[in-house]
Amino acid sequence: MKKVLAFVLSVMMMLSLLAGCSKAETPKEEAPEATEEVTENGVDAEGVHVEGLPVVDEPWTLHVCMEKQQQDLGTNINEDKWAAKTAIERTNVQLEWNELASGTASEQIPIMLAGGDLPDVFFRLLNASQILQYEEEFYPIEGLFDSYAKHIYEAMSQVDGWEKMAYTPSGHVYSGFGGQQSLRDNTMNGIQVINTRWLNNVGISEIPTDWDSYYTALEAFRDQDANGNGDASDEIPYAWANNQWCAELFDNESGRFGIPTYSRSHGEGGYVYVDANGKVQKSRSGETYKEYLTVMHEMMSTGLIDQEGFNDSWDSLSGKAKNDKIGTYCCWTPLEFLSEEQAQSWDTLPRFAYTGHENEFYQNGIKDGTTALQTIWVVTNCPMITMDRMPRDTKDGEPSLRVAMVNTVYDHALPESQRIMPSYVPAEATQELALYSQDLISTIEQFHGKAILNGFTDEEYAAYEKQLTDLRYDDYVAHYQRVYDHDWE
Ligand SMILES: [Ca+2]
Repeated sequence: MKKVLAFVLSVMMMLSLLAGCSKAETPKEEAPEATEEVTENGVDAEGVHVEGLPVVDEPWTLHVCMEKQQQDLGTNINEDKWAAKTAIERTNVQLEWNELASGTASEQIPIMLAGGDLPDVFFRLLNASQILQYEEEFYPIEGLFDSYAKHIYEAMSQVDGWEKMAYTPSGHVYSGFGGQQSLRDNTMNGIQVINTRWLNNVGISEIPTDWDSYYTALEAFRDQDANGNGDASDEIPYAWANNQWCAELFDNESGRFGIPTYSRSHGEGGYVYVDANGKVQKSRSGETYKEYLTVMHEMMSTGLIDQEGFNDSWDSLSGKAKNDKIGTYCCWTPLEFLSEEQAQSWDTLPRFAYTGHENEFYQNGIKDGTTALQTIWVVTNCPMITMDRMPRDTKDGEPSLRVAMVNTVYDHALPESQRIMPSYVPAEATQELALYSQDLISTIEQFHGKAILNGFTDEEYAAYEKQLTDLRYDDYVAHYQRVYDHDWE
């Protein structure tokens, strides 16, 4: 039992690297050298080396289930993936993969769970609800923190408030964190960049630093032949893409008005936020949101913001960038779409407020934010040390264009105290939320699109707010207040 547990711990620390969204993680500590000098005392009854590497002298096999990523063209994980290959070399634990075809996990996982035919490890497959629902199928690891999971414990406990994320209501820990880091790269999502060649072409010599000069630049992009192809009508001043995590409109623009956001990928992101007093507030109601919608509509109806953004995908946005049609947009870095040479024409736009909101405005993101995926791996019978023994070292880092971009707008990200941590929400509360949240959110999204595209009257806005009340927006806020407070007693 212990042996399997030992394996998983070491390997999973390694495998977390496969999934991290940053490619630039720098070594936080030296990897332990594999040692051949393990004393007899250092080997437990099942042949597991209690300290150091390898984990076992005789190879052992660990069965890991994961979903193939859509853009992963590899054919052999143990050959193709540095983390897997290195984990095997260092731990002497063999990895056997049950790789689910891309896009099939949401169908297959419930069947696996219901059928009880489980791998040793689920890697990036289970969510918090599934862990709670099938709790008895998984192996609690909190009792191993002092022995086989020391490194896991060390890593997890670096995250502020980690217990809230890690412990289920029954008092157990079933999953390790992944993507855990406090990298500056990851403290925010989209960062706005502006085309400096276009600025030159329209006779603007400095990057805008306030709303008025920014607005003037957008109008010049619209009205002149900013890309210099002889056609003054083919420029898109501000491009964006709905449901594209870096380039979404609300996430990137609402902060100028004082409504903070920090990633839609966290369930609550975009519909509520935490204020400086620790109170959860509505993002999509009230006078400030109304002002945001009014300004966005005005800019869209006058051709400053791209109407096609509602339907644009990653590919279509990429095409517009590559074809030199965009004056400004929000991105991870311009290198996502452009060559290094093309990216030279882009610079980070400083963050500034919409007029009148200079006292309180935000950049999408969390200062000093530690990113930690709550349920990166879950063990079913007992495997562990394989995950524990591998520290968070990675391949070489990459240049710091992203960090330079982050630094430009960093001061305007939210403090970490205003972040809602993921945690194990009791099933009843999740079910209750599910009763109404879908209708609530689709109503919000529909009105958002319609209001920006077509405009709206005061009466229509009042009717929208009434509708949100009927759809239990107050209960939604109360739910996330409890998540934030971890208040489930
Ligand atoms: Ca043109």
